[in-house]
Parts: sequence; structure tokens; C-alpha cells
Amino acid sequence: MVTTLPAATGFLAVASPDSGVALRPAFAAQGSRTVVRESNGRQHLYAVLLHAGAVPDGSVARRGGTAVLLAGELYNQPDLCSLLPDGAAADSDVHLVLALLDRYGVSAFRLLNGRFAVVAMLGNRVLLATDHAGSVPLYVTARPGQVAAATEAKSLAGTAGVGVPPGARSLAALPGARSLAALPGVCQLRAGMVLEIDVAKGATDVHRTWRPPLERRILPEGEATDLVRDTLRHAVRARTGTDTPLVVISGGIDSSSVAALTVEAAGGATIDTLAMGSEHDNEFPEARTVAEHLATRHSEIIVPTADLLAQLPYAVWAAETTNVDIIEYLLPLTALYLRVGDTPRRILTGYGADIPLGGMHREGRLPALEQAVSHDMATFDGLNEMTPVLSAVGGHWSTHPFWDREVLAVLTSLEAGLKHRYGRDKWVLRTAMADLLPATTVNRPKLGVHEGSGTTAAFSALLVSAGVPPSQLREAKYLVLQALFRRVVANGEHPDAVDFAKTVDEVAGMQRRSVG
Ligand code: AMP
Ligand code: PCX
Ligand code: MG
Repeated sequence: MVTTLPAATGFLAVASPDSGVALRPAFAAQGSRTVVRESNGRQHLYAVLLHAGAVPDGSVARRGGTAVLLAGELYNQPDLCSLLPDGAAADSDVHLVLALLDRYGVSAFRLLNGRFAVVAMLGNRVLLATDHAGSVPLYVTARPGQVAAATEAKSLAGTAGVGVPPGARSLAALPGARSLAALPGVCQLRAGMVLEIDVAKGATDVHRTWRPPLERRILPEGEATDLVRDTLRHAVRARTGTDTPLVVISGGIDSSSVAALTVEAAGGATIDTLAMGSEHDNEFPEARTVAEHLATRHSEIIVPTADLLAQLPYAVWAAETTNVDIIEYLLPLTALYLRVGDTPRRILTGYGADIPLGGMHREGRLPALEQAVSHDMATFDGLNEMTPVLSAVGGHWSTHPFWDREVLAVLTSLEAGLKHRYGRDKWVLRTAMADLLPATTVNRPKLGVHEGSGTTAAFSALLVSAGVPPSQLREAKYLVLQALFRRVVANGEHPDAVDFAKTVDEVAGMQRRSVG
């Protein structure tokens, strides 16, 4: 079978003028690995690349003193190829990036619409880059003489991999990076950034390649809905390979829109859809309505609530965050991805639609809606909610069409009255999809994944039954996630080695003592 999974899904890379750096990367992402050793006379680049499925060709590009590694994929290759003579460099995404770097320099990254992290060695410099959304997290440690970068923070943590170098220069002072409180010395590159580092001297330069639009567009209804449908359609097409895609659906408007456009892109081939629920709570009937309408090969997975909660260490291991809300969104998805099966799949989701559309915001006043959208677009960076590691713990590659660079720009910039209209939330999306989905789906009120799967309620109930006073729930959840982060990220333990029930009891005990 011809697979269209990305050539690489993650990496740990070390650049140094010294030879013989030993790499022991710890990845939550599953897959095969290749070791890369590049040298350009001034420095070496050592890397371990991670692949979903078998090792493919074309995950490294090199020419002259430059070598480029890319985890992820690009979605505007035809446009990018049109910029190059003869389209000669189009064999793979990483070759395209190399050719564009050659032609445009660092500004090449302003051209890319993709889901990627890049590390490149150019002469005596190293260049690190994230996509517009920082959707593939990229972490870095640096000291004069060595720069290490990885798509998972745990690969840079003290006990694993290269370790935080003594005398590490804090990159956190740079506008392009933020420090991680729980991992001293490790920084995360911000979204839509290129960081250039002179490896020997440690001198740095930061370039911004994207920012969310602040301006708002005024469009007639029909033009707005056409624009939304066409842009999303294009993003879905760019994300469906020749193998059968799998769309994870809740039966809500966001994931159902992606499923409808995936069916369209598949041009007659049957696609797969999958819904998950717990024994207490699920949205199976709503998801089935969509699957039947679209004639997909549909499956349902029931994850017992206790099993769902027991997978919290996996969610923290994959997403490397302690944000309670985000982990509650990601936990059911983690549980789902772990059950998709052994064959690496390309998975599409409806994740992230509510951020530019203000879908989490259940009131119609436009100033408040605008404020919510602006706030969410200003604060998404670093939450890691789009990380591909989440599905990679199950060996799969996931991608989120609503956070395509062009879709995101269109949705964010539409004036709020197109988002909330005639008493409907996400009006412009619902109306855009009205011809492709059942009316019940188009009109269905928003239910977050954490609600539809019963995750938030189950996590709360677990802590209350362990003796946490209800007023302390939020703090207790945070402390549980912090304890998990310490173990599976900072200390590099496998999530199966964590006694989750014991962790909960310890936190509950601390809470009882502090309150009583
Ligand atoms: P939400 O925006 O809360 O519906 O969740 C974000 C995305 O996660 C959705 O667009 C779906 O792709 C996926 N998702 C949410 N709930 C489920 C579910 N119960 N089963 C499968 N996928 C889901
Ligand atoms: N979502 C939202 C995104 C969650 C909000 N994230 C943020 N503000 N950075 C979505 O899919 O758009 C749910 C469950 O709803 C996750
Ligand atoms: Mg939903």
C-alpha cells in the first residue's frame, strides 16, 4: 500500500562542532527510528528521526553546507513548487523546504502552510522553526558549542537524551521562546517562529513568520459561507492522502464538516469514521446520524470511565502540559487514539474550530464573543492541544483542518456577527455545511469532548471520592497533573510505571490536610 503518512513525525537533533554526541531519545510517540549523521566541515548534526510505520525515503535533505530535517508535512506544496524553477525540488516536503531556504533564506518559513517542526544546519548556524500554530511542539536547549532540539521535551530532560547542558544560556529571554517551569533549562519555541543560533558563539536571532489576524472582514452572508466552505474543503483535500483516511467524529458540526469534506475528497472511496464514548455518556446516536448520511465505514468504541481516567498519565506523557482544561479535552482523544489499531493511520479531526469561531462561548453578545476569540487566539501557544504526539502514542498521524493556516485566518478574521447570527453559534460554518450534512447535525448545539465523553465529571467524581473537598477540585486536578508531569516527562518514566490511584490518593491526602 502506498502510504501518505509524513516522512518523519518527530526528532531529537543535536548540533555541535564536536563529534561523537550520544543520543538516547525518550519519545512518547511510537514508530520506527532512523539515525542521521550530517557534517558540513564546521559542525555536525546528529539526529534520531521518528516515523509512523516503516522508514520512508526522503526525511532528510542536504546540499552544500546545509542539511534539513522536518517532522510533519506541508499543505501548500503546489503553490510552493510554483516558486521554484522546473518544480525540480518537489520530491518531498523536506526537499521543498531546502530549495525554498536556498531561494528565500529564513523568510521561506513565511511561505509554508503546514504542520511541522524543522531543524536545519546551515554553515555554522542552526535554524529551528515551528509552523504558524506551533502545532508540532519544538523544544530546545542551548549553550555555546551545542544546540539540542526535540519535538518532545522529555527527550531534553535531565535523565534522558542529551540532558540540559551545564551553563545553558537561557533562551527564555528571547521573544521567540518560553521557558518550561517544570523543566529548568528547556525552552519551547513559540508558534510561527524561526530561531537562528550561531552554535559556537551562542548568538541568536529570532524571526516571526505568522501572527493571528487582528482585523475583521465584512462580507455578505453568501460570500462568507462560500469562503468558509471552499477554504475548509481545500484544507481537507490537502490532508487526505491516497490511503483511506479516518475521521474521528463526535457528531458535532466541526468534526462532521471535516467528515463530509473528507468523503468528498475521497471521490467515491469509502472512508472510516470513529466515535468514542464512556458507558455513562456518549454521543453515539448523533455520530451515527452523520456516518449514515455520509455512508462511512463507522465504528464505536466504549472506554469504561475507570480506564479513561487511568490513561491520564498517557495524556500528560503525550501532550507535556499540566493545563487542566486542555488535558480534559485531550484525555478522551488519547484513549481513542490508543484503540485505533496497529496499522498506522492518517487521522483527521474537527479540533480547534471553536477557537476562531468562539464556539466555547455560549452567549450571543458580540463584544463578549470578540473578546473570547481574541483571547483564545492570543493564548493558544504552548498549550500543545494540537500536538501530533497525542495520536502518535497509538502510532498514528493526526491533522486538524480547522487549524490549517488559511482556514484559521479566514475564520478568525470574519466579523463576529457572522459567527453568531440569528441566535445561532458558529452560524457561518453551520450554514456553509447545510447542503452536505443532515439538518439535525447542522443545528445541534455545541457539546465539548470533555462533556460528551463525561471526562470532566468523571475526573471530579474520582477526586471527590478520594476525599477532595469540592472547593479544592481544580487545584487538586492541577496537582495530579503536576505529579504526573514530574514522573513521565521530567523523570522520563513510562506511564504504565505510574500508579495512578496512588497519585490521586497522595494529592487528596495533601488537600485534606491543608483544608482540615
Ligand atoms: P469538540 O470540539 O469538543 O467536539 O472536540 C474536538 C474534536 O475531537 C472533534 O472535532 C472530533 O474530531 C474529536 N472528538 C470529540 N469527541 C469525540 C468523540 N466522542 N468521538 C470521537 N471523536 C471525538
Ligand atoms: N475544544 C475546542 C478547543 C479548546 C479550547 N482551546 C483553547 N481555547 N486554546 C475546539 O475543539 O475548538 C472543545 C474541546 O470544544 C476542545
Ligand atoms: Mg464535540
